[in-house]
Amino acid sequence: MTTVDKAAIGWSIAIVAIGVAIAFAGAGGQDLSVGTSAPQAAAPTTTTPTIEEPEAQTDPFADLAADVRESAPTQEMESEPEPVTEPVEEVMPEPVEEVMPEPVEEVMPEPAGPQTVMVDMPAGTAVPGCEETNECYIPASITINVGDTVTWTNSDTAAHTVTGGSPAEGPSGVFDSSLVLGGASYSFTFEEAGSYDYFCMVHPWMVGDVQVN
Ligand SMILES: [Cu+2]
Repeated sequence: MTTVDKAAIGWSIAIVAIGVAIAFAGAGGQDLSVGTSAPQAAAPTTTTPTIEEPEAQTDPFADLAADVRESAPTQEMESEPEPVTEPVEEVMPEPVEEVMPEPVEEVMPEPAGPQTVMVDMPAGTAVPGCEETNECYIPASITINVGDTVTWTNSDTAAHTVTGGSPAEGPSGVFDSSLVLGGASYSFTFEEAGSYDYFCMVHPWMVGDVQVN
């Protein structure tokens, strides 16, 4: 600023001196009137130096701009490596394994335990005739499973037997009730599969059979 002020003062002095010189040269005797007007006319010229003042003031800004330009490239150099960074591998989310509900094992209804099958020895079988309709044992033929039990009930007044075998071949020895009195019963559990014939040792016309699966 001080340099600018000095320059402005210097210019003003020079212009005033020139104006005075012109006034004296042109007007001659009218020195005062022209002398006073000369500075006014010269005043606009004084603005010329003032316009130049900003030029001097731009220097500091130019220096700053230069500094900025110098510093700018360094920042760019520093920022350039950033894009070069290796692309981050996208971490694929691991697919969530669907937890399949364990199939519930269907509990098959277990076949009922050993069964007991009833066979009746009806009244009147002590005399022949029931064999004609195969009703000396009712039912005369049954089918059961291994482990099942057959219970023969004597509904007759006479005693009968349930004897494994046949009238022709005799007792097999597998099972024999011996005499079953009227109202009594006999039970036998079959533990082996097979076909079992049986008969009444007292009344050989009485026959029946048990199929064991
Ligand atoms: Cu009998």
